Amino acid sequence: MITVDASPFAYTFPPDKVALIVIDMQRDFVEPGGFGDTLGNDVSRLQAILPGVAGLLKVFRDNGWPVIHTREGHRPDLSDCPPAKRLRGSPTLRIGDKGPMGRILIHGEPGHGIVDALAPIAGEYVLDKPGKGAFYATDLGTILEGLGTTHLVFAGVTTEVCVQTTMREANDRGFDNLLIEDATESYFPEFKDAAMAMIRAQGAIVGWTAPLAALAAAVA
Ligand code: TIU
Repeated sequence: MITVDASPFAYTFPPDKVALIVIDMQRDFVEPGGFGDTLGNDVSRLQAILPGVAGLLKVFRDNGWPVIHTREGHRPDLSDCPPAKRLRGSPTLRIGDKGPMGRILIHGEPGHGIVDALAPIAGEYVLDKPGKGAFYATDLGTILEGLGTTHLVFAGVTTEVCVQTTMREANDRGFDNLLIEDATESYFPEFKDAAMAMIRAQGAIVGWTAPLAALAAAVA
């Protein structure tokens, strides 16, 4: 067992039953002209975690532990995009509209891809998801069952939307969840802080949080 100095108390995981889930580190969220930008967000905030996510990937790759990358997006005909999602709010471009990185949040478009710095490597899973949670309308549960995973480490964007939603889905399915604090980010710093506080509250009601350095020290 490996024990990480985490909050609200130590997080212990069996190294043969852990997997990393990197949520939606796509150009559409991190780079100008994508989905996050069309919603009116300052996407530069999210670029700050690229080194943290890269460092976390290195820990998992060096140990040969499973890595799952997710991508939020939809089919070109939008058949898996609920109209309520597409029509919500007043973005400058809607899902499926043509932007500078191709059609917004559509499979196969440049904006839908994972940023080059965090590109998946051979043997890693890449999971397309139509919703905010990575278990909804995907085979993530089947993949994790096949791997024998009981403990999940989380990174990615945004903390309070797709990361927190997926952690809550995982929590209800019986996984023990650790969120790496400097490998996740929000367009709103106060929402990142609040999401992490909610996750840790009430005796790790949803999971634990820890800095990357704490995980790296525990694994070394
Ligand atoms: N808008 C926002 O904060 N997030 C999303 O729409 N998707 C993810 O969090 N990936």
